[in-house]
Amino acid sequence: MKRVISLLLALILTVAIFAVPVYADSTAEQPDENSTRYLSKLVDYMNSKYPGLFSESNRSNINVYREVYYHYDNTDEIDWALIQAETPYNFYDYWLFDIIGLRVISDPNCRWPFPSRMGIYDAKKDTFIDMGAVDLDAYDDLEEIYNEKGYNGGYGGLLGDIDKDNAITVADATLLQRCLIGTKDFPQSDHIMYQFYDDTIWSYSDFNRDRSRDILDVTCIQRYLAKQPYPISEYKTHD
Ligand SMILES: [Ca+2]
Ligand SMILES: [Ca+2]
Repeated sequence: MKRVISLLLALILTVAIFAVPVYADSTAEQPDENSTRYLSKLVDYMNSKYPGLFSESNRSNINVYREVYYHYDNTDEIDWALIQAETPYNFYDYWLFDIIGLRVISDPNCRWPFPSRMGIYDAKKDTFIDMGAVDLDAYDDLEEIYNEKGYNGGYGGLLGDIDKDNAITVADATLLQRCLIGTKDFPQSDHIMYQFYDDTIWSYSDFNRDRSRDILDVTCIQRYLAKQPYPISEYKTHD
């Protein structure tokens, strides 16, 4: 009997040990849809740049605010949060073209506070950074999360997402193959709306960014799906 009890105790202990999360960034820890944990901080940040222009109570000057994701460090503290925020204010005079993670940002109307429409709150540095200026390697999981959750109502399409379901799957590789052999037409939506120079990429199916859509892109999508490395060519942005 004693042996049974000690076995049970050992089992309970083992389950307890494995139940303690190392990183608490599970789906159960997602922010509520209307969470505004960092809104006051963002208002302070924006007012430090343009005093008096933004206020938390007057939401008409912050017309989009959404806390998309909280990332927890191994002490269970939030170390960064992915935030979507837009105001009506356009303080930039260029058409933004950039590729962040796997998302193509092409926008003639960059607005405050984030030209790429999303940014992070870095809790350790207590500051906000536009996604286009973030060093993705410096933030554990950020690129993966942004690829997954960075879509914004028709904005920020994914490279390799040929069927436009906001995910890169084997169906995209198959569809691209069919388009390349001519049994399907390339969808109109494959075209990236704007290019500054001839050497910018021009289609979402150009997964390896070499300005050509061909069988290499199919291979690269398959390698990406298998979590294998694949070569990416250089591309130019507006600058
Ligand atoms: Ca897809
Ligand atoms: Ca290509």
